[in-house]
Amino acid sequence: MGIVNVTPDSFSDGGLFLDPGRAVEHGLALAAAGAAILDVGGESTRPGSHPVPAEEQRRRIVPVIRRLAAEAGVPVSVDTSDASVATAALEAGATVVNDVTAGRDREMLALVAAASAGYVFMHMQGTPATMQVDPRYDDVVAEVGAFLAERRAAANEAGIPDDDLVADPGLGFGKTAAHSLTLLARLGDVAAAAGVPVLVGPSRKAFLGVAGGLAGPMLPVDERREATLAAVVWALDHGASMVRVHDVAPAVEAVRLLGAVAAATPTDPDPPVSWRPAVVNA
Ligand code: PMM
Repeated sequence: MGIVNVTPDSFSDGGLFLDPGRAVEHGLALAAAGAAILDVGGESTRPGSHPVPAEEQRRRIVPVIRRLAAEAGVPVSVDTSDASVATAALEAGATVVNDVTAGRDREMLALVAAASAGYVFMHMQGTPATMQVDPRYDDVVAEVGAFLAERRAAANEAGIPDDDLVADPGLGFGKTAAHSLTLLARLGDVAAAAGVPVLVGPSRKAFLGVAGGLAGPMLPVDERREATLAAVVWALDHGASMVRVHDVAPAVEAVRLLGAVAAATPTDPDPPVSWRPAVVNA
């Protein structure tokens, strides 16, 4: 999943693609680099950010989605937790809703069901404004897993079948670096609890900056490319079916290499779903 942030303030690429023409150009480049799906968002959810009014989100993303849906040759998802923005995006040609709140907008599940759209639902503790202020869990894997299982059931109840669902543990959303690393370390347990394919979004996030150890120095955001790729490879080999990234080309290389290794492993009778990318295309 390639990221197209049409925002002035996303943490790593804010302002780069606020102009619709540049956003479209960027999305087309990500598709050409091998993205299986493009995720277009008009609201930053970085720590400390505040909600963007729905009208402004629509103004930013609808023209971009319309063109990418027509020209990119891959499905387009909309990164929003607002039902009215999701509706406008689906009308403009998006076929997937990526909801970082997993349905806090009470109209969201019903509208996704009515549109027969795909639905990515993510775990977040708190809200972006305050989520990184002292997040706490007794057992982060059990709590995130139970939340995803509950939201899957709610989505099913609302009429969204499992085939249209993707669960996301929400790396960095109300989580310390240790929480995010634990979720990656035990991704298989998270996926088993969720019961549907899993997406992870490690790209350029702060928890990657602790590669020197949890007490080590923070890597600046523009120096997290290699750690992002390491997290992508780990995730795909430990239960993820999809990764959400800014830099698509290296992730595609990683997917291809994992596929080649899998193909050269005659003793593996049941290769993980992670070696068959693009679940949303299915
Ligand atoms: N991360 C961000 C935004 N949207 N959606 C999902 N499903 N998972 C994520 O991890 C996620 C997301 C924040 O990253 P960005 O500001 O660079 O897009």
